[in-house]
Amino acid sequence: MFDFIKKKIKDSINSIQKKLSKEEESEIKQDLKKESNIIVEDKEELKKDLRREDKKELKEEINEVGKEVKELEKEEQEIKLKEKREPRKKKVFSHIITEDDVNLIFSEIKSALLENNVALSVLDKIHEDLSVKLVDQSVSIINNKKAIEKAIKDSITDVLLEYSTEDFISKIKSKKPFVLLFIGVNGAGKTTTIAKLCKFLQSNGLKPVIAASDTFRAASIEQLEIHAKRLGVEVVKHTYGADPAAVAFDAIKHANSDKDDVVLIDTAGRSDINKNLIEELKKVKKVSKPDLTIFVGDSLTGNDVVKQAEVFDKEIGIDVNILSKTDVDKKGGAVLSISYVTKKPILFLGTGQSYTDLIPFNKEKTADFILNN
Ligand SMILES: Nc1nc2c(ncn2[C@@H]2O[C@H](COP(=O)(O)OP(=O)(O)O)[C@@H](O)[C@H]2O)c(=O)[nH]1
Ligand SMILES: [Mg+2]
Repeated sequence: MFDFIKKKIKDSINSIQKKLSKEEESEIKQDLKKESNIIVEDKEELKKDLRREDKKELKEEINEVGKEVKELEKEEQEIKLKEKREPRKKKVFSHIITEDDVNLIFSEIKSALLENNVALSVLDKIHEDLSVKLVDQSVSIINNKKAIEKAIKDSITDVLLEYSTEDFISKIKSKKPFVLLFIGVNGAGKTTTIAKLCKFLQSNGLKPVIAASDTFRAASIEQLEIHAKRLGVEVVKHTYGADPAAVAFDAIKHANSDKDDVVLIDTAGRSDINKNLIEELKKVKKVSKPDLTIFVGDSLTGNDVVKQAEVFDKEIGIDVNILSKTDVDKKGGAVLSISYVTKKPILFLGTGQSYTDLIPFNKEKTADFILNN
């Protein structure tokens, strides 16, 4: 993930650094030129004054000054000799970052983010954040790259929201059975993510049961049963075409009598979010009263998945996001956008087809990965 963004941001930072350093170098050269001109002018003035003076006393003083000048010249010679032996460290010049500099920095990384499906509102927020973090900051030529990298990294971290797995587990343990409702379009990865989560819950000492509430898609119940058998998890099912809300209701009843810890409700998607799907999911939610509604989205679909999440949130209400297929998503725009746009945190990222390919989402690590690796 982030293959393109990482490379583009790296290139952008290098080009920004070159531009800023060049500007600073020319500023410094101009300053030095000005200073040396002033010294030459002063010297000429002094010479003129000296020519005008013909009093004896003054001549004596001039002789004294001449001696001092000779001594100073000697000292200067010595310093020069010393410097030849051990060169002085280069003076570090600093630069105060301006709004124009930030606009330059942002214009460089903007195209990288846009090309990789990062939402516009996220771009605006990053731009705003960079201004707050960088304008009026004094950076040295040598360190400006580090300062810019850090500001970009912090701005990316600021648009991400995470839901820690520790909080997730402790929340689940606080109520029995804890009900999780999974929603998302067809093929988003709901069923696979449910199987992976069962494995995760089992490894935390919790007993899950699955409600086969996708009674719409052909073979969906069989797909669930294959996973469940491999994982040693029970599935509560009805027939195809049955009421998904009734399946969810039965699964919760089963969990109560079987003392299961978590009920995971699998639901159907559609290729589009249509009225039937919304009505169906609203009913499942009303009947099952989930403790957490999880939106599962395919990260490969970039901007689309973010729009889907917004619609599901508006219609059904979501609490957290899980993005699947991040192992095959080279762009990463969905991961960078979904939590800022929906204001709902990311819980996990799906990273493959096996049961352990589910990693807790960590915003610091994500931003670090984009900038530092
Ligand atoms: N590479 C990869 N494939 C995934 C991931 N999650 C799901 N899939 C695949 O995506 C396809 C659709 O997944 P499924 O769980 O059936 O989606 P659903 O329609 O939302 O239930 C299946 O072929 C899964 O194996 C993932 O994290 N990585
Ligand atoms: Mg499914």
